[in-house]
Amino acid sequence: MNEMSPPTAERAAALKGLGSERKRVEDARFTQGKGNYVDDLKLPGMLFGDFVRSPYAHARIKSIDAEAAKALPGVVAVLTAEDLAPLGLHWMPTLAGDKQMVLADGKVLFQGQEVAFVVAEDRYIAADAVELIEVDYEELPVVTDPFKAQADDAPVLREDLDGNMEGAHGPRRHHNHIFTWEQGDKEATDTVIGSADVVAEEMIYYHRTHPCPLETCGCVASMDKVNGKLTVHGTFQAPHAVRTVASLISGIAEHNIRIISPDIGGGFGNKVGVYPGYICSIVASIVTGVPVKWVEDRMDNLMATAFARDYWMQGKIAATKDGKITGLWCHVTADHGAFDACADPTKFPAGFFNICTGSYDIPTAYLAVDGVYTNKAPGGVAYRCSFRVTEAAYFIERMIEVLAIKLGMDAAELRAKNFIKADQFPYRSALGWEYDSGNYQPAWDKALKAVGYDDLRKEQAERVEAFKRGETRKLLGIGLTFFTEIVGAGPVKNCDILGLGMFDSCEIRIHPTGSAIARLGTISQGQGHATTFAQILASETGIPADDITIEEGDTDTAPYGLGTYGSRSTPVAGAATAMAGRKIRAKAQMIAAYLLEVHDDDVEWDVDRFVVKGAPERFKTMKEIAFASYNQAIPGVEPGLEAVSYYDPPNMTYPFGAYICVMEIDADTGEWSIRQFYALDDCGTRINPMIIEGQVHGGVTEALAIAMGQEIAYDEIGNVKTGTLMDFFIPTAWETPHYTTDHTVTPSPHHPIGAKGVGESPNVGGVPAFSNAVHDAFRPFGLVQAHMPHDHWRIWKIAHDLGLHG
Ligand code: MCN
Ligand code: CUM
Repeated sequence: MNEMSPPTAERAAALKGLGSERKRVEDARFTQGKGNYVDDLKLPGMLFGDFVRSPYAHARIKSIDAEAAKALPGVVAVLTAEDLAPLGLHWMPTLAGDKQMVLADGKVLFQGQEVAFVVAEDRYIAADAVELIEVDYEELPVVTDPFKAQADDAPVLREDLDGNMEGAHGPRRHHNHIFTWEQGDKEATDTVIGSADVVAEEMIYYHRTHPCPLETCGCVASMDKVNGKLTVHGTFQAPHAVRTVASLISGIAEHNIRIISPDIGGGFGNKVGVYPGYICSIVASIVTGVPVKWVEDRMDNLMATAFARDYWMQGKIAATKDGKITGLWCHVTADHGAFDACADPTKFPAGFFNICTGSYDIPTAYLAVDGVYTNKAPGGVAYRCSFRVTEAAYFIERMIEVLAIKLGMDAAELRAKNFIKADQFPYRSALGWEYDSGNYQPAWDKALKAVGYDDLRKEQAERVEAFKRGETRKLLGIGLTFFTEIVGAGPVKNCDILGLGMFDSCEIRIHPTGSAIARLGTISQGQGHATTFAQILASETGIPADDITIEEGDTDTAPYGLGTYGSRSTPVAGAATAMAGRKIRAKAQMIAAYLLEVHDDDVEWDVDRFVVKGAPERFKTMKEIAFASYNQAIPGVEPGLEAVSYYDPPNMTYPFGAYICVMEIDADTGEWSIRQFYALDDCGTRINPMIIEGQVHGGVTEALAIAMGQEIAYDEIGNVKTGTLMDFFIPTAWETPHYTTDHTVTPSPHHPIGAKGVGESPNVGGVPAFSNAVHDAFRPFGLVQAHMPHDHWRIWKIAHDLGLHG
């Protein structure tokens, strides 16, 4: 006989399901130094690889002399392009349909490019051997400016493409041109802009930066020649895709390749692409027959792996006199560096930049993006970017400010006037997206009220007067942002990477005693998946989250999935998890009804059990059902309780948010301090509010870094000027302000639990909030547009150029 159930609320709380501030289960091992990162892996006989990298940004390689290096005791092998060429591995395909040199093939195209790979008995010998390799370079003219790269007489960078005027994304019109991508209606937009009351035009530059994860990229490749099995442990954000690509380029059958992503110390998009280090380690392991480890140092990582942004965005925005936006025109010059290695869905060479109409109902728009080669490192899609959404949000949120100046209007009011209204969702934008849901005005009102917007404006006006009277040297900036994200790539009908549809997956196995393991096609890099995905399952299956193990990252055991980036884990794998949970529950219902000797329809779900309708004392708990499924299964029904779901979402999800930054700026020193930062996020149903807050704190801090100082800067001959943490700004606790987080909840109508992604939102919304605060402080003195990063010197320069230094 069953006893009476404890109250529903009590049982629900015990599950730690949706909405619970469940503590991160990962942290017990991380905080005790028991994480298991790639560099912690030590295999018997393991060798170490290191690269000879180019000191030049553009040079021909006349010769490579590795004799002295090979003679160094402990050096096992030195690989150059010549060694890889017979295997067809001296070049590799990029995720963007371009190809990239694995090791310099006749020339180098950016500083830090991989030239030769040394394999030695330890890391130090490998580094010493790198120094002994003599490379004879002949310098070539360098181009680091994407506009100069398109001049008729610009040096030819990609000689391998010589005369090839058809690229992966259509025709190329110049030897350094990669693609043109157009969206929207050009003619209609020209007409609207030509006849508008007011047009604001501006060049908005989002500078080149770098995700700089604490753990750099690396791998351990291990070829087991006896079994013919290749195992690669690595810092991979998309392990299954790596397996498929590795199989295609190496010719090793896919079932004989096992990719394992262990704990990852931050990815931020830096670990999506395929790097020469992976290929060289694999080849070296095949050649030597022992495992080979390669792990970047900080300079390697900053100079050669996936950078972020570098978008020159020319914009025109048209409006009526009273501020109703009528059209948006945008032309982007996208600096992709030496190879197009952007990790975008294949059909989107500029990612989802066509969300650049933002949160506004803009009836007419046109967008063109030109990708260009320069002598810089490849990459471009990384750093909490949501596939270029961060550039798009920066663009529109700057253009709105510029338009507000032109109209002489308050920028908060201009935004509100143009929001897509709640009853317009689902909303089809002029550039092609269908926004699934949104409710902007209440979020905006809440944000403005929370910071006391009207009072802030009054204070700012008083401050300006005081400044003019010479009573203060401090200015006050109010940085506004309202952003709309697009995450959850995505529908297989329009999103694939190299032909692999971007679905995701979850496989659940319930054990006889009622605990469970679930495996997913995604991989956490710090986002806390082991905590949150168990919460989804707890709510769906009635098994406490604490009794569910979440496993990701081993391609031998996890179901196929496209990995974690683009904040897609919750929208796609999270949906798969809920759907798989529902399959478990459907079978559990049959078993419960069978055991209770009633019809399936006569039992109902109650938190963690099925109860006979109208007879609450008669029920079967999930625990009982699990055990029964391994024993008195229903005749004719398979024993066990397992389910798998491969989920192809019908649409992306569209999280949004309102961020406001209040900043004090010293006009004489360019120093800034953040007085207040308010971040309101709407990511639909919230799985774990504490994890969301952590994501927002981290992402806003990265946004602060990007807006206020961080950059990958090159000099005119292509030297990386910011290749170490001496020059590359990483905020510490000292620079990081207090953040106030807030939320509204607008569930996604198509996601099984209504959740939208959140991982990248704080970067998407944060950067324009900080940058707009700087601009806003100087708006009363005539500033319209100043490029990021807003470091002390550049802010000082703004004040200087506006004549504020007397
Ligand atoms: N979450 C939630 N409720 C929601 C949405 C999300 O509780 N409605 C939780 C999720 O369950 C998950 C976390 O928030 O634990 C982030 O979920 P999601 O937004 O789906 O993003 P992903 O898990 O796909 O993570 C990718 C995203 C990206 S693309 C970058 S870049 C980034 C980011 O996450 N890199 C990170 N945040 C990071 N955080 C850390 N610590 N390290 C990184 O490398
Ligand atoms: Cu674009 S950075 Mo995240 O998608 O890994």
